[in-house]
Amino acid sequence: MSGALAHKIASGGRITPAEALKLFESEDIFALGELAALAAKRKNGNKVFYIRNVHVNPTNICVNRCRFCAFSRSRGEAGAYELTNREIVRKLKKIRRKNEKAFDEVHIVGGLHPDWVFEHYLEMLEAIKENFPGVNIKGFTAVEADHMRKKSGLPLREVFRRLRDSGLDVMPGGGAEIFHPDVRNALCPEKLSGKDWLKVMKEAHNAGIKTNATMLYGHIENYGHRVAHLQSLRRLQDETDGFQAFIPLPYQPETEIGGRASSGIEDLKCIAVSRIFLDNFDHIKAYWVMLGEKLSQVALLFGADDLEGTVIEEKIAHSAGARTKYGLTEAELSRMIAKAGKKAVRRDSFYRRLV
Ligand code: V47
Ligand code: SF4
Repeated sequence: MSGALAHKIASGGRITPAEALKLFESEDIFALGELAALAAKRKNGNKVFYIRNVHVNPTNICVNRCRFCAFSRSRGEAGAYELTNREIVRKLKKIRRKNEKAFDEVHIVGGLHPDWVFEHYLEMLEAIKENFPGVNIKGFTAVEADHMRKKSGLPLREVFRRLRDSGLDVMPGGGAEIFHPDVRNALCPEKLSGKDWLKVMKEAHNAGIKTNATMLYGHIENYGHRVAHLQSLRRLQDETDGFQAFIPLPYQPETEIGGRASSGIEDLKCIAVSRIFLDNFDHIKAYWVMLGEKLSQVALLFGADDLEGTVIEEKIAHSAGARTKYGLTEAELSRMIAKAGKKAVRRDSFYRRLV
């Protein structure tokens, strides 16, 4: 990395896509980490956020069948499941009975069920809010929201209005994968295009719903695809300011397409370059379920300021070979953060501090 580029980053300048490419190509992981840590400090001081949350995957039946997804099934296939809304509430109540402080947020993400009508999703939100008042719901990727649009025949604006009225607070960032059509067509040809993913998120932001964004990396994409992906996100964020966090998702390779897991250095690079390039995103999240606990802790020194979360009962990454636990306790999370020399801040879905 050139001295001029390092100086630009250190003084808070916005880097170009060509410069981001240089950072991905750089072998100097320490310099990159130091600059990303500086950028993180500028945004969030010494704070690292975490949340007590539970992941609910209402069904794995999905019409898309993306090639990197080991979680999904077709209807009638062995291992296919669908939970009723009553079963979801029962599951959550069981978790709460064991630990009344188990979650402040319910994260809902699932397959695109061929038969579920829009009202089913609205009733899911209402049932959760009725039984757990005060809990935030981070629900449904842009891909699922677009599925609801098709199912209901309603314009996206109306889909989001109804989701919000039924209790949706914020949206997760899944389904973004890599926007570039060459990669997308090879990995998930049935999924809505990168352009449409961005369009759905723009509509969510316009409806007043904050969302996250992700990037699934470490499969067949190259650095150029990653930079173009980040550039699309930065551009939309300039327009709407509706994204809360960016989460790089390392590909878990026990899937139909196989391949190898990314290296630790590659994972740290991805966190660091995202932190530097996405200067209009407040938060970069280390997702320990996919990164692993130990590397996630190191990521806190390479630009990440958010550690998702207690994450009770995750299924998507574990179906694709993740060997991490099925949840961490709050004490384990705070210890990871403190041992990285950071100040742990418990948050809600809007990044408001909870005590
Ligand atoms: O949309 C599927 C990805 C996503 C694999 O917004 C895979 O706070 C790696 O988006 N290897 C779901 N990734 C997870 C997700 C997420 C997780 C935590 C927090 C947030 C947030 C969002 O997982 C899917 C897809 O992009 N995925 N298969 C795989 N083999
Ligand atoms: Fe379906 Fe999402 Fe899996 Fe793709 S990643 S097959 S859309 S559940």
